[in-house]
Amino acid sequence: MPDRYDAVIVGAGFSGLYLIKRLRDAGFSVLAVEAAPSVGGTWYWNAYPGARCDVESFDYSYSFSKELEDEWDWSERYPGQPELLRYLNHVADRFDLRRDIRFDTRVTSATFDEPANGWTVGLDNGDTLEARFFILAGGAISMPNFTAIEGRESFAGQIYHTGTWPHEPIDFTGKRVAVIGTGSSGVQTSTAIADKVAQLTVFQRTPNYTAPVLNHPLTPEALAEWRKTSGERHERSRHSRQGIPYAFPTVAALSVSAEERQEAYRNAWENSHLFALRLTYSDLMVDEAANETVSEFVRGRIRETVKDPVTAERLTPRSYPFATKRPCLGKGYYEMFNRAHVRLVDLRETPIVRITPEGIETTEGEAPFDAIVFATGFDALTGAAARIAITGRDGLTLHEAWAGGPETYLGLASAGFPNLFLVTGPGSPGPLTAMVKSIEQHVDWITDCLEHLRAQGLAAIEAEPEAQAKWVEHVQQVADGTLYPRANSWYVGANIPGKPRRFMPYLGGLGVYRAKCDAIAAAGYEGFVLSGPAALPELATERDQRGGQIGG
Ligand code: NA7
Repeated sequence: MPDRYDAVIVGAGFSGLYLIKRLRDAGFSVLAVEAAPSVGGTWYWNAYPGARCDVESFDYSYSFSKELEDEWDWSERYPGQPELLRYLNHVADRFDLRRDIRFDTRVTSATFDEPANGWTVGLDNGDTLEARFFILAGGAISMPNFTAIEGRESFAGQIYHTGTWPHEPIDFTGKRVAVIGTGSSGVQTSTAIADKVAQLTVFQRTPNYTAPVLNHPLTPEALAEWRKTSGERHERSRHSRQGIPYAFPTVAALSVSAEERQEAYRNAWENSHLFALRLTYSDLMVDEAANETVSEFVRGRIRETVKDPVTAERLTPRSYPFATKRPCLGKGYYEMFNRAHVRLVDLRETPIVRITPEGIETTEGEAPFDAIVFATGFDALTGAAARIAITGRDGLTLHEAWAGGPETYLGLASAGFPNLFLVTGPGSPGPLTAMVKSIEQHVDWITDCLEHLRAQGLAAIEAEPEAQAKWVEHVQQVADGTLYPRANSWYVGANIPGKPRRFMPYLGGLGVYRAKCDAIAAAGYEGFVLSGPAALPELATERDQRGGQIGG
């Protein structure tokens, strides 16, 4: 007999851990299936040199437990990957979550069993689980895009992808290293290893806008102040656009003088957090001319920092407005290109032809390397779900349902897939916010929903196709009112060859979105079909038979 749970969760990162906690506290039996040997999700896999969150520690930690907050001392303004991983391990231990996680195991399939109103979940070790609810919490930016470049297999040196970094130390001292990609991961890796390597060559396809990261240790006073005010800070963030406690501006960039703008940008640049420049004026993401003023400000910083004018120009983003791709925070990124052993290869001028046993061949010739780092990003938002063979009602596969782009209701559910939930799925604001706030909102909503179904004696919930179609259209309309769709970003899937182009995150803001989700729940889950009663044997009874053991 397969093991049976109320809910099977994919992943034990920020989302999976909080799901286990909430659902278990609510009396549901849960099992999280995690491919890694430990907890952490994104922060387990992205162990590359210099990996650091671009959202401040205070806004990138759970807010559900004051005790947790009081006992955990963040050491820096921006948390590094090792500290985030320690934090998530601490959370797993503190709330005794590991006993409901199956590690080193991947979910390979999930099939909805219509008469039973539940899911049969297949694992890569051949085991099968049964669950009333199947929850995809495998991360929005978690499926590595390991770009297929001819000859990769032939390379005699080491090859890494930032998103699947080995956990043993890698020593780049004295090595000739190539980094392909200049998103956040590429910027962080390059700047972290630049001091050690003999030669660093950065292969850039599209220049980015990188602001300086102003990281610093957190003093005991700062931590004390944070603990005193965190309740209010979290609450402000929960109702904000981006899950951070900073107010959205009301003044338009073009309504003030050029001098005033310049001063505001300079101030944001020098006191930067990731969102600081974007939050300088209200119209930056909706008005091209307004955005051009901030884009040009950043270009000016590149020109004044990079000594060689040709390299400076190659590093200068011109093909898309500022912040329509996620900007980067970097420590001495542009300065790095002034160093004699650091070289920039502009792939727009000299594309890669192939990888050879010795190195990388571009149209200008071959360069030898000891190691190649792929910082080529992720199949974001849909990649983690796509690797699982998901079959819903009437044999409909998720692959078929999303062939033209992901179709969801609220980014939480998809029509044809009853009792399946997505955490920070496409159509939700997650990736455009401080993720943990969005994760908490989704997990709380899902838990409330499961409690509601149980209280009403209902067995299934499914998005209505009409409500879903309206939501998809709404997500698109909101995006189309902004400059965001202009960039070839992972927000639109442009980084993955063949992926349908669709703006995936919801840009209406976390606060607005939260209110919509709450109103929908309060109205009896408007836009969802709720049905029952349960055909599966009573799960609580099952649990009782196991001697009160929750989760197996
Ligand atoms: P990103 O931001 O998607 O960056 C990936 C980079 O890799 C980007 O510069 C890409 O260029 C480049 N890339 C992708 N495919 C190729 C190929 N085939 N050849 C050359 N260069 C390529 O991923 P990150 O891991 O840096 O960051 C992901 C998110 O994590 C980030 O947004 C933060 O939210 C945290 P492109 O711009 O597509 O031309």
